[in-house]
Amino acid sequence: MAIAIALIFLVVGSIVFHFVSPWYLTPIASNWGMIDTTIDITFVITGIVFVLVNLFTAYCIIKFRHKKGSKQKADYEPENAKLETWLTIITSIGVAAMLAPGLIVWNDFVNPPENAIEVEVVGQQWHWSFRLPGNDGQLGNVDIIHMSKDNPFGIDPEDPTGQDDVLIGDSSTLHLPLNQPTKVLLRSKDVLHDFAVPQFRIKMDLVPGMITYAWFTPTKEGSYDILCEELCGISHHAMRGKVIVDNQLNYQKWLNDQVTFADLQNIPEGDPSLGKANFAICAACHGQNGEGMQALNAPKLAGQEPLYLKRQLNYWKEGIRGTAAGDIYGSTMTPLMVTLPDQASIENVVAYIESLPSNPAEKTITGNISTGRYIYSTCSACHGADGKGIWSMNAPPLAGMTDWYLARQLQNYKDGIRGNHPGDPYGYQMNMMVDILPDEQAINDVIAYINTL
Ligand code: HEC
Ligand code: HEC
Ligand SMILES: [Cu+2]
Repeated sequence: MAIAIALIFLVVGSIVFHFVSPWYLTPIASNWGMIDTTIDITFVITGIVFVLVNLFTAYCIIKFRHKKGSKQKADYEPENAKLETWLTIITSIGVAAMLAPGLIVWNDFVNPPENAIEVEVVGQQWHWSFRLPGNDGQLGNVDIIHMSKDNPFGIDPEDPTGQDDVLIGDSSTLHLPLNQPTKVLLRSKDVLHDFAVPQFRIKMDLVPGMITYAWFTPTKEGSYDILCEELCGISHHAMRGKVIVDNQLNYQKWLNDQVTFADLQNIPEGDPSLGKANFAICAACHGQNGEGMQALNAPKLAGQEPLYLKRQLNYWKEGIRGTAAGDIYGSTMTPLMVTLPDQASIENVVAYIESLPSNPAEKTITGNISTGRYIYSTCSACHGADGKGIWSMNAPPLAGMTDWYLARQLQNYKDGIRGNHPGDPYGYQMNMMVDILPDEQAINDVIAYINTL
C-alpha cells in the first residue's frame, strides 16, 4: 500500500513540478519555435505514458494486494495476442509522433535559406572569436599553416577575398542584425567544442579539421550568452561569449567600427626607439628597465608578453580596467593613457618594453610550496607548466614577474575588482578560476610555487 501511495505522489508531484517549476525553457529569441513544439509534443506523450503506467501499477497494487485469509492466486497468462497487438500499435504511434516532428525540424535545420548571411565562429580553449565576410560577401581561405600571433584566424594572406574579412578576436562578442537569417560556420582550433545559444535553441559541435554549421534568425533584440556545451577541458565552464542582436542601424554602426584582416596586417610594427620616449613617464613608477617598484605598487613589465601588455593598455584606454569601485592601484594607470594617444604609440612603447632585459623579480611571498604545486596544476592549463604563459590561451607569463602584484591581482579577481567588466572576457576566465583559491593562504601558496618556476 505504501508503494501505491508513493507512486501516486510521484505522479502528482511530477505534474505539479512540471507546471510550477521555475526551471523551464528560457524565452525564445529566434525562429526555432518548432523545436519547442517538438519538446512539448515529447513531454505530452511521455507524460501521458508516465502517468498511465504509474497509476496502473498503483491500481494493480491496491486491487490485487494480498489479503489475510484470501485464497486469491495470480493467473499465468504468457501470451495475449490481442493485447500485444494493441500495445504494439499504440507504442508505434507514440514513437512516430515523437520522431516525426523532430525529423521535419531537422530537415529545416540543415537547410539554411538562400538569403542567410554567413558568419564564422572559431572556438578554441577557452574562448570564441568571429569572422564576417566583409564587403565582398566572401570569407577568405584559411589554413592552420598561416596561424600565428599576428594571424590567429590563419587567413591566407595571398587570398584577395580574405583581406576585407572582419575579425572579432579579443572581445568574444558578436553582433547580429535582427530578423536576418544567419548561418554560422563553425571551426575549432584544438578540441571538440559546442556552440550553443539557449535563447536561439541552436547547438552544434565544432570538430577540429572540419567546418560544421547551424542557422537561425534572431527575432528579439538583446544580449545572449554563447555557451560551449561540450566538455572541452579544465576551463570549459569559462568558455563564454556574447551575441548581441541589434536593429539594422546599430548593427551597421558596430560593423563599421570593426577591423579587417588588411587593417591588422597594416598596423606598423612598434618602433622601440620611438617607444623609449613614451616610456620615460612609465619609468617613474615601473623603473628604468621596467623591473617594477613595490613602493609605488607598479609591477614589472619587462619580460611580459607583448600581446598581453597591449591588451591591458587598451583596457585602460577603454575604461575596462581601472574603473571598478575599489580599484585604487588600477586607477592610477587611467590618467596616464593620455600619454599614449593612439594605437601606434601603444605599439611603440610595448616594443620598447619588449627590448628591455628581463631578470626574475625579487621574491617577497612565502607559502606552502607543495600545496601551491597542487593548486597550480589547474593554472598550468593556461599559464603553462613552466609559468611562461601560453599565448593561444591568452594567458600571460607569471614566473619571474613581481609576486606581490600577482597576489594582488588574484585578490582583485576574487573581489570582482578585475574581470567583471563585460568587455573583459579573459579577466572573466580568471574570475571563475580564483574560486579554487579559497583564502589568502591559498593565494600565497600558489604564488610561492610560481616563485620556484
Ligand atoms: C604613477 C605610477 C605609474 C606610471 C607613471 C605608470 N604606471 Fe603602469 N601601473 C601602475 C600601477 C600602480 C599598476 C598596477 C595596477 C593594478 O594593481 O591593478 C600598473 C600596471 C601596469 C600594467 C599592467 C601589468 C600587468 O601585468 O597587468 C601595464 C601594462 C602598465 N602599468 C604599463 C604602463 C605604461 C606603458 C606606462 C607608461 C605610459 C605606465 N604603466 C605608467 C603605475 C604606473
Ligand atoms: C582558463 C585559462 C586560465 C586558467 C586555468 C588560469 N588563468 Fe590566470 N589568466 C588567464 C588569462 C587569459 C589572463 C589574462 C587576463 C587579461 O588579459 O586581462 C590571466 C591572468 C592572470 C593573472 C594576472 C597577471 C597580471 O600580470 O596581471 C594572474 C596573477 C593569474 N592569471 C594567475 C592564475 C592562477 C594562480 C591560476 C590558477 C589558480 C590561473 N591564473 C588559472 C587564464 C587562465
Ligand atoms: Cu569548449
